Amino acid sequence: MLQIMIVGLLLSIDSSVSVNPPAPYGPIPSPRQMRWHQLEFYGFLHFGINTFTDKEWGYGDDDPGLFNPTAFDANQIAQVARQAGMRGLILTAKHHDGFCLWPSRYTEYSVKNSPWRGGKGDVVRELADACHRHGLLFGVYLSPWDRNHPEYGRPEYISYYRNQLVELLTGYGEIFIVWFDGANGGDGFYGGARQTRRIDRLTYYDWPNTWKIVRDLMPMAVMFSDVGPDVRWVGNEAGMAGEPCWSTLTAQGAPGSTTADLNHGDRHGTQWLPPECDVSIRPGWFYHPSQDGQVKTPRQLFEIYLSSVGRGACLNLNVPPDRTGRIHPNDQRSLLEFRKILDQTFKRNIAAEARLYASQIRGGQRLFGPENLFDSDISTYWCTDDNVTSAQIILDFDQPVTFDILEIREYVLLGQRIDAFAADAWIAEDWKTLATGTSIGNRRLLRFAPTTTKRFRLRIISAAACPVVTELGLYASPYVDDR
Ligand code: FUL
Repeated sequence: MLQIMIVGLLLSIDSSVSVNPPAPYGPIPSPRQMRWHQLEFYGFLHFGINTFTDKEWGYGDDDPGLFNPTAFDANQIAQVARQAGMRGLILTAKHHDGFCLWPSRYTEYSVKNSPWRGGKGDVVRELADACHRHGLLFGVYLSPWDRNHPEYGRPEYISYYRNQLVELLTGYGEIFIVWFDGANGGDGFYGGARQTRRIDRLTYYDWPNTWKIVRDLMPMAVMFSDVGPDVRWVGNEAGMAGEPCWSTLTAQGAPGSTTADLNHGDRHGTQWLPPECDVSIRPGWFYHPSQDGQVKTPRQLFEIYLSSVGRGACLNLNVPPDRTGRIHPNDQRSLLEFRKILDQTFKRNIAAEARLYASQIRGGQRLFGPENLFDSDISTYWCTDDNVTSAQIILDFDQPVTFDILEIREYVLLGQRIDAFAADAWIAEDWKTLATGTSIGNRRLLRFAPTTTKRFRLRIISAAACPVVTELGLYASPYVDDR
């Protein structure tokens, strides 16, 4: 009896060991990165003196009196962003020209010397408040390069830059991202000197100490730059993450000077440093009336979504307010139609309607079973035993179903584990491969020709550690019928 009890005890200890969750593999996201991943889609607002001078890069000598939106409406901007499904907005509080959209204590080159709101206005305040009212997060872009400031290139400017950062991080409520641009062109007004000033990108800004200000004042904010420290640039301004696109990288260099492969990441990188895809809805970053007819179409935006969010990145879509200080009707129209495409595509997960078969389930436990793949809950997952690094899921449907998009999400809190996968449909008595890939990460979307079948198979071909998959989806985009 005693022996049986002891055996029973040992057995139960054994099985509890086998159902532990897998250990993490490689670098994993911090809580602030994890929150950022879930945002997926947010907006960029390039707005400032350039809006009124028709320029992309002001030299730093434009008269502040030129800044005069005729009907600035932060509510309209936030409302459009919200309706488009954005989760936040990032404002160019100061672009390279140095003109500040808030009445900074440290310069006269700001809204306080413009006619707008009689010099009493604060664009940062109005937008931050509107975002918070409309349930959007608010972030800031503060250009390190400043073509107006007399001390640019000297140590004094670094104190000025940091003082401004503190103003933005202490005066406007929660900031979810601080966007550090790597561009440093050289020539500028510089208080009248009109010179070319070159700086050493690696040392001039003393980035570690600048980043520390953000960490201290806004611990949950992520910082974006070519090299993070939280979110990396994707290496282009077209909204295209690489294929593959790993969320890991070993950051080298500084914003504006890195040799790392930002577009693809590095499978063996030592940091979790996922990419953000920044792209404008128009050819330029700032508003130009001549580009009113060149707003990206809803379909183009959908393609961008697939190659950014669909490759484990976040999409930062620039929608530049026009000279009235509102989102132009053409941009608004395109955004709302784009939203409709997304809603229509993702409203029904066809995969959730199937009978399921998994080649292996960790410890044979329901806790780790494939049902977790369809619960829209990214805290539950399907995973296998530690020694099982290839596996498959088969979906059987009662009736033929038609789809053109596959979604796979890894449970990235345990790292990016999968190295290769393939998806097949059972067609004419045989498996036909629809898509293959390597990196998955937070969210992978793959589009293929519309496929009608009663049987679908996902093969995890290889993984560095047992695969941990949180969601699996099959969807029909509205374009399923027009090809
Ligand atoms: C670049 C800048 O030079 C552009 O003007 C724009 O702000 C873009 C988002 O980043 O580096």
